[in-house]
Amino acid sequence: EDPHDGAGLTVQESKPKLKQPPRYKVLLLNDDFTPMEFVVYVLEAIFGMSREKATQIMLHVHTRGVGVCGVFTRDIAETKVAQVKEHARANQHPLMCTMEEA
Ligand code: TYC
Repeated sequence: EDPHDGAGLTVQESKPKLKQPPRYKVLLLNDDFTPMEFVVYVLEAIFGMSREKATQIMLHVHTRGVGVCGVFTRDIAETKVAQVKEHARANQHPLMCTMEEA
């Protein structure tokens, strides 16, 4: 297309750029002290997992050191991380949770 108007001025054409919002992985980290049952409960309560799925993720984190709890938009991921940390703190467990761009 002709990017100039009749007077020789450049016309800025607007491209419809409708980018999807960036997604973030919420990561759970292993430690030596948090009880397995507490981790399973957190995964059920905060991430809506079944007991079977929560147990599977907990064991993955326990053996591999880190695991993905889910992928969310930034606000949702930030809220989940804060909820896990607050729950751990309230129960005096060192359970750690973080997020990274997917
Ligand atoms: N490693 C812990 C234990 O043996 C269990 C555990 C699993 C802790 C997952 C944290 O994110 C975690 N009691």
